[in-house]
Amino acid sequence: MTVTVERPASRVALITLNRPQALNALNLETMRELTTAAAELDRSAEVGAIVLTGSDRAFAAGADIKEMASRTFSEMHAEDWFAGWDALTRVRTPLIAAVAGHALGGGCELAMMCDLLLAAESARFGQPEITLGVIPGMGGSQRLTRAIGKAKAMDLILTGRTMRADEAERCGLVSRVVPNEQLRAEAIEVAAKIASMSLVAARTAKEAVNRSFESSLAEGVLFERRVFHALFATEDQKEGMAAFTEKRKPDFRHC
Ligand code: CO8
Repeated sequence: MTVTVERPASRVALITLNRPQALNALNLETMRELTTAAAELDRSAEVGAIVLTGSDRAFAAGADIKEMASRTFSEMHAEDWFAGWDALTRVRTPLIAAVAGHALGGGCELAMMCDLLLAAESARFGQPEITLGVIPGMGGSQRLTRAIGKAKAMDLILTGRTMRADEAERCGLVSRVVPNEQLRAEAIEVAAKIASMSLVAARTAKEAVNRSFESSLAEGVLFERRVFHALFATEDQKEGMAAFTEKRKPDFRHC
């Protein structure tokens, strides 16, 4: 198996990329195993947040260059290479990338498919595909530009340079940088916090934020208002607001 799945805390799942000999380079097998594992966890009402991580040395050093090197245009086009990764963007449960070491090419793109990114001080982000005679192929030119703006995205994508964790935080790619040895614990803690909320509300919040990338402001605001109204059909809304007025902690049932 190229990924492992653990349950390190209540309602939290941890998926770890496990191809250390290739710095977690993403091959077809990893794509199938990771998207299958994430989809299974997503179907479980017992999981409220999923952490995706790699090793101390590499989150993932990119798509597997050795697997792609000899392919032709016809093969890449016929197989719609990389389209399978889109399955990860259909996961409705909040996904947290915990990145240490190299997050390059497809590794950076995989992290950007997650909902929030935590970085260890050792994290290095980049889209070095240009140095291989290609360009990002798993969404990097689009997601990186939306995340950090045109100037920085062009800088990284056209020069192939890597960006340290502090620069990634400054430009808004990652939400927090933590000491290397704290990354895993911090990511699990953030996941546990999210997972303690109403799952239906968390999934709806994720959907609403992601909608902002796909719609005009007016459409997005209307979408938000409609799904906000819809949450008044949930038990968790009744419980959350009752708990506030009764000055106690809410006991969400995730429905
Ligand atoms: N693919 C395959 N194997 C890899 C990859 C990779 N992306 N990255 C590292 N490895 C392998 C190395 O080949 C090496 O294996 P071996 O021991 O058998 O030679 C092993 O991992 C360890 O790597 P290094 O010895 O190179 O380790 P270093 O610490 O010296 O260097 C680096 C680490 C800097 C990360 C270096 O390995 C590197 O530059 N890797 C490649 C990074 C890269 O270019 N990534 C982008 C890949 S392309 C991509 O992601 C998207 C392509 C989009 C195409 C669009 C098509 C539709």
